[in-house]
Parts: sequence; C-alpha cells; structure tokens
Amino acid sequence: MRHQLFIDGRFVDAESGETLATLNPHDNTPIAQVALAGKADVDKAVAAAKRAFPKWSRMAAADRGRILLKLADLIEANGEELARLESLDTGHPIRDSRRLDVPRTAGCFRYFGGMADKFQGETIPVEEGFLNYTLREPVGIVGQVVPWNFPLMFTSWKMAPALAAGNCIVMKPAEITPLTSLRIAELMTEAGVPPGVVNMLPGLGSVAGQYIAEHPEIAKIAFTGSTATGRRIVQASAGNLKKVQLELGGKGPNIVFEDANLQAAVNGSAWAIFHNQGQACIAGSRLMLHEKIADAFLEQFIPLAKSIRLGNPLDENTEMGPLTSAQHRDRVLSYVEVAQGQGGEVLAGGRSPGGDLAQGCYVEPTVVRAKSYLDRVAQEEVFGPFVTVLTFKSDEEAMQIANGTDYGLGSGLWTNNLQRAHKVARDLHAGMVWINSYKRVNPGSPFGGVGQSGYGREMGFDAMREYTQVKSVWVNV
Ligand code: TAP
Repeated sequence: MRHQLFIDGRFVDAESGETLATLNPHDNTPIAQVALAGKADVDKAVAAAKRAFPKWSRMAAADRGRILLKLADLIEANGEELARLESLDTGHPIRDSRRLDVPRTAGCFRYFGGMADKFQGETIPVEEGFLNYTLREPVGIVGQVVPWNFPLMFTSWKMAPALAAGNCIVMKPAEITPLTSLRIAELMTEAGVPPGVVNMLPGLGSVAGQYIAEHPEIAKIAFTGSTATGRRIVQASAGNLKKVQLELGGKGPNIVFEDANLQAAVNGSAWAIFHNQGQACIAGSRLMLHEKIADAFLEQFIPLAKSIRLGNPLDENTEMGPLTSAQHRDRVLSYVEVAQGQGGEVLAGGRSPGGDLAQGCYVEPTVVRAKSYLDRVAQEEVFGPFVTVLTFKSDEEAMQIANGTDYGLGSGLWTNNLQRAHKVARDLHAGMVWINSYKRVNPGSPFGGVGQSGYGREMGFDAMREYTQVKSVWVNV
C-alpha cells in the first residue's frame, strides 16, 4: 500500500516528515500512516511538473492517448485490488466499487485516451489574403483538488482530460481517502507516464490545497467539494488569475409527477439518494412528490429504505456501508435535530445502528418529511443517506420548489407525459436533468452545475475545452 507523496515519478516522504493516519470507516481503526504534503512539497511538485511540461505537451497526441489507454487496461487488470482499497478507505460497498467505481475509472481514462488526437482547432474564413487557424494548447501546470466521496473515480475525471490535452498535474486527494489515488499514480509510471507529469500530494486542504490554489506557477485549478471551499479557492487563485473550474455542492430535486410509473420511480429514487450512502453531489436529496401519489409512493419507499442492508463494505452482501468519517456521520445526524426543530417528521432512520456496527461511521437510511421547501433540510446539502420529502399540487409549484435553492447541479423527474418531461427539463435550473432515471454519468456527457454548484464542465469535449486555451494564428498569404 503506497503511503508517501508521489513527486517527479518517485514515492518520497514529506519534507516535514509529517504523516496522518487514514482510518477504516467501518470500525475507525488505522489503515496506514500517509505522508502529509506541505508548501515545500508543493513547490517540489510544481518544479517537477515544469520540467516535464515541454516534452509532454509536445508529444504526439496519439502517443499521450496510447499511454492513457494502457493505464485503463492496467486499472482493469488491477481492478480487484483497487476496488478493495477504495472500499477499505471510503466505506463504499465492495459490490459498488467493483461494478461502478473501477469500470468507470478505466472507462474515463479510455475515453480521453481516445480523445487525445481527436480534439482539434479550426480554420476560419477571414478576409482575403489571410489564412486564420486556431490551435488548442494545454493550459500548463494544473492543480486538482478532489474530495473524499469518490476518490478513485474523481481522480480519473480530473486527470484524464488534463493529460490527454497535454497538461502536467499537481493533485491533492482528500486527506482522509488518499490510497487509491496513490495507487493510480503508481500505475501511471507502469503505463509510461513520464516523471513529473503527474504528482500526487496527500495533505490538508487548508495547507497543501490552499497553497496549490495560491501558487503563482499553477495556471489552472480544478476543484470538487463544498461551495464554501470553492469560494476560498476562487479568492486564493486571484493572485495569478488562475483559470478556475468548480464542481460544488447540490440539493438535487427528484420530482415524481402523478402520472409516473410508481414502481420505477420508487426504485430510482432510492438509488438517487442512498447510493454511496448519499455522499454524492448529484444525489436526489429532495424527494418531491405530487400530493395525489405521495402516500402510495411512501408506502413503498419507506419499507424499501428500511430494508437496505448495512454492513462491512468488504462484505459482498452489503448494500450500504459507513459514511467516510466519524466527523461527517455526526454532521449528517445533526440534521435530524435540525429537521425536528423546524417541525419536520422522521419517517425512517435518523440514527446510527447499534450492535456490530456501533464502532463505525454508519447512519441508517433516513427519510424526513419537511414542512416547507424553505426549511434547512430542504435547502442545505446534508451529503448523507438523508432524503427530505416535499409535496406539491401543480407543475408550477413543483418548479418553484425545484428551483428554490441556490444550487443547480443534478435533477430528475418521473412522468409518462412527454411534453411535460421536456418542458420541465427546459425549466429546471440545473446542469444535468435525468428523465425517468437518476444519476446516470458517462465520460462523453458533460457534468457540472450552475449557480452555487459551480462552473465549468467535466467529461466530453467540454472537459477538453476546460483544459486547453485557444490560440488564433494569422498567416499573410
Ligand atoms: P471540502 O472542504 O470542500 O473538501 C474537499 C477537498 O477540498 C478536500 O480535498 C479538502 O482537503 C480540500 N480543501 C479544503 N479546504 C481547502 C482549501 N482552503 N483550499 C484548497 N483545498 C481545500 O469538503 P469537506 O469539508 O470534506 O465536506 C464538507 C461538505 O462539503 C460535505 O458535507 C458536503 O456537503 C460537501 N462536499 C461536496 C462534495 C461534492 S462532490 N460536491 C464532495 C465533498 C464534500 P482535506 O479534506 O484533505 O482537508
């Protein structure tokens, strides 16, 4: 298990010698002592990236692509190890790590490996006597800060387009979940990524993360995490006017209209909130039910929520694991009191399970009915297995509630009315809309938010635009 910093193609201790234990959220026992990067380590990583940049950025795009394709193969070949490591460090049920996180990680590197030599500039018809064309050039050294909820998958979402476009990377994984990112760094070397192109620095957000955001030689920062930290990053990056890409929080409205296929909506809504213990920015955390079907829906949904099997993430039968840290479990549970304080009713869960799971960071699947869409549990991101139920009477009221937060990331609706489906999709203030489904992602489809959910897009051609800048060349012919 790798536990040092990865700088210039080698695993090294932090300059300060500092380390921090990463814990197993199943029972809060230490898994490994991991090096903690400080400012001096960030400087070393930036210097290594600067040395590597000229060669990497001018390498034939197809050759960079081939390296990413090889990396995708290596991720698949080492899939079981990566899945177990991810489950151990984060609490993801092993069945999800195997079935979703690992294949999606390999798929993302493969997609952008294929993209590397297909992303191109244009020739533009300008005035007579001139040829004008554009070059898509890499931004330079990019800082990437990833959170703890999907560390393996988000490593690929951030790295794959950046590398395909020819950038060099200084990445900071979350201090509590660094293990799979470090293993990916090791596999990079095996795939043929030259030293210095990728540097992986586990460390504290307030120290290493903040310094990456401030660093004068880092040209761009891409961040996924909370809106509060996103704001700090914008401020810190102003010094050298970094290009900033932010994927922040969400409070996804999941709207069930009265004409929906109820069974499909019940199952999809459980997936929308309880997958990964609800620790997803795109979680469907506001369950909005038309009042005509609300009771019938909850009659099925609540027993389903209660039936979800909690357990050790490494057990094949586990459907829901622990939250990723004890601190986060306590934060999620604190929202039960917040809900009750505003007259909310707990319909299921609302506590940690006892028995064998008492030592871990577990929270039972929790369903809370709020009195108003303005209540805190209907406005603030809880980021746990905690869904807030709201009811509505009309399409107009549904839209008012759905668009009634500062966020605008994932959203979904369930209906059999084609016209309504497209109209609502048009009117939702959101970066992504799922119709009669929820939480679909694909490396080809743009992912990101509006409003306080951030700006910029991951995935697809949009991600390549984020990691390149356009140069316009005029030729006097
Ligand atoms: P954040 O503070 O946003 O942490 C996300 C990442 O940013 C981590 O790698 C963190 O490092 C780093 N970071 C923290 N302060 C930083 C700074 N000043 N400069 C640069 N990087 C910094 O999230 P959190 O405190 O872990 O979680 C709080 C809430 O954020 C959650 O309850 C949830 O609502 C939201 N959240 C959203 C997402 C997504 S996907 N949108 C992901 C995680 C959390 P360290 O953690 O290592 O210190």
